[in-house]
Amino acid sequence: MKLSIVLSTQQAQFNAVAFKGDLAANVAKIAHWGYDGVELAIRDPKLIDLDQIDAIVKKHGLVMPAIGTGQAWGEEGLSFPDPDPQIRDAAIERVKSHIPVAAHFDAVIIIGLLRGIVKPGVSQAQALAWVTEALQECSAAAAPHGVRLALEPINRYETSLINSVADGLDLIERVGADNFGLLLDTFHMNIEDASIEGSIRAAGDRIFHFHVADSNRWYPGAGHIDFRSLLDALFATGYNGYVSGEFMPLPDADTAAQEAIRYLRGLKQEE
Ligand code: LER
Ligand code: MN
Repeated sequence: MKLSIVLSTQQAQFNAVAFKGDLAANVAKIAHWGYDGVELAIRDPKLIDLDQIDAIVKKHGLVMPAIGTGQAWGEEGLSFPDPDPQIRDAAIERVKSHIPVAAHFDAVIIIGLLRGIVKPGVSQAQALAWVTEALQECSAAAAPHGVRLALEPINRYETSLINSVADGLDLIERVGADNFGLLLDTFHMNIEDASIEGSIRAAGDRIFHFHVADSNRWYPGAGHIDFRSLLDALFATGYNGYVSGEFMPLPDADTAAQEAIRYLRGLKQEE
């Protein structure tokens, strides 16, 4: 099992990110604890030094399997279904600006909260149409570069658009692009989906990336999700990507990261 963990390149409001701040020091710690990869949350590619990040990640023998984009929503309010066309365009352009970074690292571009919410005065159908058109445009721009996009079904308390894996699979049908798939997150599936294993089987080879947190969004092993069962289901689909830790920094970020890898590697040993 290839394990990675979410890191932010900028300070952000979203707190289910185990690490923020000094990238070099954090990447060094992550590698030392035995992780294989680091998933970076990047608000705006214009604000990062790609060469510097590349050097830091490679120095420690890590890879970057995925790029999180949700801070553009959290910090700047960009989203695909905003009633303001300029904001919709800016959201699309922001996703497109991640394509060179994703191509460089062979990373998946995550569409999490950037898909937005249904704003007052906008119908659910209109919002879904804007999201679909935006994803068609972004997927078409990414395809020639061999880059894939992964939409993350997110629980109802964070968005009113695409909550369950079934919603995500419906969107895949609407978008109709081979390089558009899903990011499954155990925390969200535990809230929205009748069966986590059933959803994993249904998504099959459209699972492009995978987030793990326990039921309480602490590190895996701190709640009541059956990780042995769901990881068996995940790998039975032929999934060959990263299992990426995205959980609260509790009781503190270092302890959470170390407990997560101890627990997940322990599961594998018992297989
Ligand atoms: C991001 O990957 C995520 O899971 C969301 O809950 C962010 O709010
Ligand atoms: Mn997630």
